[in-house]
Amino acid sequence: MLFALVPLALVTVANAQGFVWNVTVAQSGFVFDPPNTEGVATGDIMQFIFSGAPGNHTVSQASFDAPCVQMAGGFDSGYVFVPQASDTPPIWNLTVTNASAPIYFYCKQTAGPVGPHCLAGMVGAINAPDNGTGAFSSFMSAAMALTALPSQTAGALTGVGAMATASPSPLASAAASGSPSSATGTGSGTAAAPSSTTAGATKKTGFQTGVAMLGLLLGAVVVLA
Ligand SMILES: [Cu+2]
Repeated sequence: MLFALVPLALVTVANAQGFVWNVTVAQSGFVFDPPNTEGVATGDIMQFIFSGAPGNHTVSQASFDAPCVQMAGGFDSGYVFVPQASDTPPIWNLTVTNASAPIYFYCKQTAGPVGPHCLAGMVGAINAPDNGTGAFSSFMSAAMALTALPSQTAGALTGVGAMATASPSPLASAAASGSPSSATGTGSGTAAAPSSTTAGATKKTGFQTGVAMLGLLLGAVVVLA
């Protein structure tokens, strides 16, 4: 009976996770693609894929009114340096914790042929409306109308309406030397890469233990009933 219940527990765990939405970062030009993801629900995961190489970008939360400024209390991937196209694209999973209001973000990088990426239109949104108040097009226009990138601060993994539990990975070990502005990132980048294998293994073990315990629990409930 216990063995028959384990698959049921697996299904339960899988359903607890939200839908995963992919957003590429600078894969073709200085853009997030799609720039505005609509229909995102609370619990869904925004999976940012840093596939633009070579490149160095961020996913940083902004308010609608200040498109290229790190929002106070907002999320921030930190600077993600991808040296060459053959590298495995770093991935950042951001879980939406409150989908009732639009979420806006931008890239704070200044290095590169286009100047500050945000001013070049490297902005994005989650659930921004197409028209009216808070429209994504208005957010992008306001960013591109700026004549200089405002001074930048570092955000955190947890933002307003969305949060991550880890920095993007795998990160290139030379992340801190990508550009002078790299030093203003979260600072957790260089240490993440060497420990990723161990961390992944630990996480998997924890997951398997959790599934086994859930199966035991369900088995006990059925036996008691
Ligand atoms: Cu960028």
